[in-house]
Order: sequence, then C-alpha cells, then structure tokens
Amino acid sequence: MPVKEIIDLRSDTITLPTEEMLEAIRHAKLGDDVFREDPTVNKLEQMAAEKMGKEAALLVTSGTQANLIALMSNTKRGDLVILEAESHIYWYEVGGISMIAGLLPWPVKSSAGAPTPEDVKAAIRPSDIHFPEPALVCLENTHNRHGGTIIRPSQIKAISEVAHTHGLKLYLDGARIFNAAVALQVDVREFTRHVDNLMFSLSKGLCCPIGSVLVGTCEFIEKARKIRKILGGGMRQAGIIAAPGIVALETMIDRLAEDHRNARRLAEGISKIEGIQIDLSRVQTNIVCFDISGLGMTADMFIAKLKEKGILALTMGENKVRLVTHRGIEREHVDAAIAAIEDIAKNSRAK
Ligand code: TLP
Repeated sequence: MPVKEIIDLRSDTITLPTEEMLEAIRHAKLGDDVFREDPTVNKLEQMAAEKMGKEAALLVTSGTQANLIALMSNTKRGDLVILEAESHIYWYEVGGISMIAGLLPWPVKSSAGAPTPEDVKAAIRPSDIHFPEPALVCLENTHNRHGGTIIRPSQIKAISEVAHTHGLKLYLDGARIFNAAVALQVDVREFTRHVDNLMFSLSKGLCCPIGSVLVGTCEFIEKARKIRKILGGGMRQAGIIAAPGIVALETMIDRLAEDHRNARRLAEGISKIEGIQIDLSRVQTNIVCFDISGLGMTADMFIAKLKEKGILALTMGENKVRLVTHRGIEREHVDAAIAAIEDIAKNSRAK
C-alpha cells in the first residue's frame, strides 16, 4: 500500500532547505565568526543591512534569541516595554523578557495587531516615583496570533512618531516581514524605515534550516553582538548557516506570493463550510486562522481528527485553529485539506 502523504500545515518553520541552499552550505567559505572572520556571515549581514536600509546586521540562532537580544540592547533592566497583547514576545518566548531581560512587559490590546497611536501614548506614563521607565515599543509584522495580518507602513509611522516624541525606541519583530512586503507589493524598507531596529527570520517562509537576522544602527548591532555572546549565541564557522541565508535573500522572497495565494484558496474553501467561522479580511498572507466552536468540539479534538486524515495543524486557543502555507504546499494539498475539513464538519453535524 502506498504511504499516504502528510500535509503539514502547522507552520512555515517546518520548511526544508532547497538543493541550492545545501550546495551553498557545501561550498561556503568559513572562518571564526566570534573573531568576525567568517566571510559568508559577513556577506549575509551586509546584504541584510542593505536590504532593510539600515547600517548593520547580526546573524543569530533563532527568532526568539533575536527578540531577547533586541529587548536587552534597547533597554536597561527594570524598564517598561510596551507590546501588543497577542504578540509572540509576550505569548511564546517563555517569559524571557522578564526572566532574562528583567523588563516589565506592558501589553496593549489591538483589533488586528497594530495598537492605535493613542493607546501607545496612553501606555507611556509620565515620569513618577511609582512607575518604571518606559523605554521601548515593540511591534510584530506580520502578526502571528492575529492571523498573519499586516501592519501597514502608515500605521508604523504613526506609532513611531508617538514613541520617538516620548524618547522611546521602536523595535519590530519582523519574523515574517517579507510576507508583508510581498503581499503589499512594496519594498521592505517601507516597513523598516520608521523603526529603530528589527529582526527577520530566515527559517520560516524563506526555508533556511536555522537563523534570524537583527538589523539596526552600528551602535545597536555592537551592543547586540556582545549580548549574543553573553547568551551563548556567539558562533564559530557560522557560514554554514549564513550560506543558505544568502540564497534565501537572493531567491526565496518573491515566491512567498505563492504561499499567500494558497492561503487565500484555503481560507475561501473553509469559509463555505457550515460550523466554521473565518474572517476572510484577516487572511492577508500565509496564515489562516478560524474558529471551530460551531462544530461542537474543541480545537484539540478537531486537530486530532485532522491528523487521522494526514493533515497537521496547530491550535491558537480553545476553539481556534491555525493553518500555515509554505514551500511544499501546493494547490492539491490545499484542496485535500479543505475536503478533509468538510468531512469532519459533515460528520460532526450528523451526530
Ligand atoms: N513562531 C512559531 C511558533 O513559535 C508559534 C510559529 O510557528 O509561528 N516572532 C514571531 C512573529 C514568530 O512567529 C516566531 C515563531 C518567533 C518570533 C520566534 O522564532 P523562532 O521559532 O525562530 O525562535
């Protein structure tokens, strides 16, 4: 019997390196990156800085490490950090913001990922003996828990004006910032020009096996380099990580549009299924989130049933399911996923 293909829609983090990336790893020129002598790392960092319109960049091991280093480089212990209430830093980074960086996270709610400038302003409390000092505002683009939504350049600009007027820095968790740029068909610098510094991930839709890149001023990156070392993230022949990163920046950005088309097809197919609620206006990139409470089961139960049909998904809450499209997910996989979900819904209605 042929083995049934697994359709893995849990995350774009599961993507594997391309043949070209593996070749690039094989042939990468290497050196000791703690001594700044790895030419492949140096090349990637220079390319990343240029692409983002900033002075300098730093290769780090993961998005979580990038965010932690950025938090520590932009603040001092005891400071207050304003972030969106559903942000990855607040939800999924094991509380490193408090445990390691020693900061007070101050969550601000939003409807689709971008707090209003008024809400950010209200969170910046005046200097007072009782209050910690506000130092940093963090944004996330695209916004994971809000369903891959895009924060538009004009929104970033408005928030940056509030932050900068009050002497706060603005940092962007741009793990999926290229998805935002490709979806709006604008240069990524439209999103980066109003933030002081940012990170983007190589290991999500861009398909690299490892790595994220921090980008900002030379001064910020110097600080970040030292903090990376403190955290044990100083790597030696890291060119084997940087080499696929260079391939990604050269060849893997434009194809994200394909992931977006597949996510749209998936979302539209799902939206026709009775018992499922989905806000199509939020499906802007490669993430599809929907509510399955109308099916009379929890998201965990739903995901277990999907798994029996060879389709993998993640929960985003009691009744919320997340599917992510990426390289390796083709139109026929999308159609198979829609059919499987239809089947689960039909069976739940029959009971
Ligand atoms: N997100 C992962 C999981 O942790 C949920 C995913 O599958 O989406 N910022 C954002 C916006 C992210 O989505 C992620 C990863 C990170 C940071 C952390 O990156 P890594 O996994 O490289 O530490």
